[in-house]
Amino acid sequence: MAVKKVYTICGMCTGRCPAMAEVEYGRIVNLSGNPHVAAMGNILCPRGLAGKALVEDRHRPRKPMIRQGARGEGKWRFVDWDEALDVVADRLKATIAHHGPRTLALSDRGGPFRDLHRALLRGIGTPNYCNHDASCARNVQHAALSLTGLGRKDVAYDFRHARHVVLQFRNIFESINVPEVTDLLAAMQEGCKLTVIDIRVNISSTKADNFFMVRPGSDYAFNLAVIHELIHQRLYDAPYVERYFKDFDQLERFIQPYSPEWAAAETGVDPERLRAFVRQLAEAAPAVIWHPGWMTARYRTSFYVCRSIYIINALLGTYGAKGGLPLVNKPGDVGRKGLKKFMDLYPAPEEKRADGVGWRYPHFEKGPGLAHLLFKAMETDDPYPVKAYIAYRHDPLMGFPDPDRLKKIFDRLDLLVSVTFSWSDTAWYSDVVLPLSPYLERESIIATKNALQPYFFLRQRAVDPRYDTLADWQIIGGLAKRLGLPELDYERIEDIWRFQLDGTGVTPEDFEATGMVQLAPAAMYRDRDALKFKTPSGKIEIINERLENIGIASLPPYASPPRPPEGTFRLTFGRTAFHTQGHTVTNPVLCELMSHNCLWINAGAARKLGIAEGDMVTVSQNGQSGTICAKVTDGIHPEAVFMCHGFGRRLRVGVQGKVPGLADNRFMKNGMDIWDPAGGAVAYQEHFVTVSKALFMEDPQAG
Ligand SMILES: Nc1nc2c(c(=O)[nH]1)N[C@H]1C(S)=C(S)[C@@H](COP(=O)(O)OP(=O)(O)OC[C@H]3O[C@@H](n4cnc5c(=O)[nH]c(N)nc54)[C@H](O)[C@@H]3O)O[C@H]1N2
Ligand SMILES: Nc1nc2c(c(=O)[nH]1)N[C@H]1C(S)=C(S)[C@@H](COP(=O)(O)OP(=O)(O)OC[C@H]3O[C@@H](n4cnc5c(=O)[nH]c(N)nc54)[C@H](O)[C@@H]3O)O[C@H]1N2
Ligand code: SF4
Ligand SMILES: [Mo]
Repeated sequence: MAVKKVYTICGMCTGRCPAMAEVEYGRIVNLSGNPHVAAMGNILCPRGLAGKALVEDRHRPRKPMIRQGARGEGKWRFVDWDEALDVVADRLKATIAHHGPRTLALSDRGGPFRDLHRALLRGIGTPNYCNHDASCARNVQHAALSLTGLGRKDVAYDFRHARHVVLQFRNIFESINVPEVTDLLAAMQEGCKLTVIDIRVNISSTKADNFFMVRPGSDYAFNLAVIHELIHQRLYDAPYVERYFKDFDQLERFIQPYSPEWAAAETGVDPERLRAFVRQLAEAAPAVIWHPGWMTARYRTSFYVCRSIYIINALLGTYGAKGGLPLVNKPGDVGRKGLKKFMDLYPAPEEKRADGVGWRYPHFEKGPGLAHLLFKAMETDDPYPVKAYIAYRHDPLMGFPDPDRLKKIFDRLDLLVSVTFSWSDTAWYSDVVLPLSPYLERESIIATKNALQPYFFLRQRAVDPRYDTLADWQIIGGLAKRLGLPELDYERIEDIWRFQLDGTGVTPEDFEATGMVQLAPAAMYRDRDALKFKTPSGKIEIINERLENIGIASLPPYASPPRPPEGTFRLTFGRTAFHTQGHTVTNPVLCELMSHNCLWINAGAARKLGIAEGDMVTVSQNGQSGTICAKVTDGIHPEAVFMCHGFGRRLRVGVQGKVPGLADNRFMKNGMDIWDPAGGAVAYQEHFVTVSKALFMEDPQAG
């Protein structure tokens, strides 16, 4: 039997890399990058390659389940799909009858495949859709919009043609997106310089031309000094600034006090090294990418760090530049019609959002809302009761701070449903678990990639589900039918595709050859001399009137971050190349590569505490404590300790329940109350922990 090539989209993380599965006798024999996408170079990252182990995992949710005992107790009744969907629909109807449609909220993990479930929410009539972004990149998005009116994804980060790339809290070689990594490596082979600004020696920094270790939380000072130097030495792109900046003079005035010498006291960075770095940037401009960051939900002021990054990019003239931040093309920009949307079948709900976005907080973008504020609405019934919640590809009990408090909030719900392909803390705490087929066992709706060369893409089913699981479109359709929205219920995915492609001139068959349909013949760069920004003036606006009008400064003075109180460390975290958040930590292949997290601690600080490499140490904060193995190193700032996120799960469920290591979010007491008022995201790194040599193994996380 010939090996069948199936084009899919990797689902092992949010990168959604174009991938290919080779299938023989109904089994996956190989996984690789989609060979038709140059930047994939046939490559997948370690997690992408472990997709087969996910399919084969006997311990994932295999059949719909309804809770029997108390929430989190782990007593389940296995049911068939009809019963599971009936129960969810009936309980939803009852809750809605009592509180109105707005009482239903759904949160997801963002991404390109959202049209159907967002349409379901609209059809029901609730405004309460949130994605995960309050715990990830919201500050970047809001910072981007505040300066240029362009969102963070309205520009491409053109790594392939860059001559200098700056990564500031962005660890591209471990926190991976394959096309970005291969493009950057290719550019570096052709001489592109790499600068890394971090609080620790991560893998990206080991490949860098310049590495600056900064004091945790002092990045704004570093960036202000860079702006100072660019302006003071006239190293910025003067004709570009003249053409595109509305109010450069305000920046020039504001930046006066922030010299590299001033910044040194805050960041610990030698002023002459900073000056040399700024000269390198100016030499490479405009083919420079100072990446605005991704997981930037870190400090109360992270919004301003992201904003200063975009200001630096603008001063270097990178907006619109090849090798910088050229504007992406949407289908309309290349003379094509976009996909028809299921969401457009219904009017947008007029009801106010429960999280206050758009009315209590008029400066935040409405679309994805802010999930932590949704949870607070659930806690207080303010502005109204939210009593039914669907966690759809989302695990807030792992991804939001202070899970004990969040569990108490969830206890106030009438209905908590999880749609997921793996066990998670949230699924375990749910009333109903609707098990999704892993990505290799399901197809997706069609999505659009806005890019220099935009395209439509979809995921095809590589193998049939081996357990009693369904694809998203089947689960949503099943619920929609029961809730009186039969127009979202389809028997065949091809009919969904046909609906979406209506009027585009593309057919489902067009995806067969490569898994995608290009909408332009080649990458198209817009004219950098004729850019139009989406601000009221059409220019880059240093002073954002909308923010100023509600008392939020566009250029706030620098405020020094607090140093950790004596005997404590700032808790910092990030990713590893071997795992995705909290959902691959039980994948047998990936566990072999990394089975637990450890605590990075500065060698000098460790010595004072009598801690040696490999010792078990106790981490504590606010009545929570747990033990973890110490990694003692000079490669982390003495004020910080660091752990990889996603470990330390403690559930009473088979082999998937117990994951070694510690969960960072437990040491963030009341963390949902600590957030960035200008950018909206949770500020996860405003927490201090004590660390001591462990006297015995503590495991209060059990249960
Ligand atoms: N392998 C892997 N890849 C992933 C993911 C995954 O789970 N696993 N997840 C994807 C997702 S959702 C995201 S959001 C991205 C995240 O991508 P990134 O945001 O790049 O990833 P992180 O590892 O969270 O953090 C990057 C760096 O920030 C540093 N850092 C912490 N505090 C500070 C500080 O105060 N100042 C400075 N300058 N640096 C600091 C950390 O040491 C870390 O090296 O990765 C994506 N790719
Ligand atoms: N303390 C702390 N908190 C953090 C972070 C941190 O480093 N430290 N990182 C933050 C970041 S960057 C992010 S992005 C968030 C991530 O937080 P989440 O979005 O909650 O994390 P994931 O583990 O990616 O996905 C959640 C669940 O969705 C399921 N799932 C995965 N793919 C799919 C799919 O295609 N469909 C469906 N239906 N389900 C799927 C998985 O089984 C998993 O249980 O957490 C944030 N929170
Ligand atoms: S970065 Fe890795 S895990 Fe994420 S989508 Fe790409 S191949 Fe898959
Ligand atoms: Mo993220």
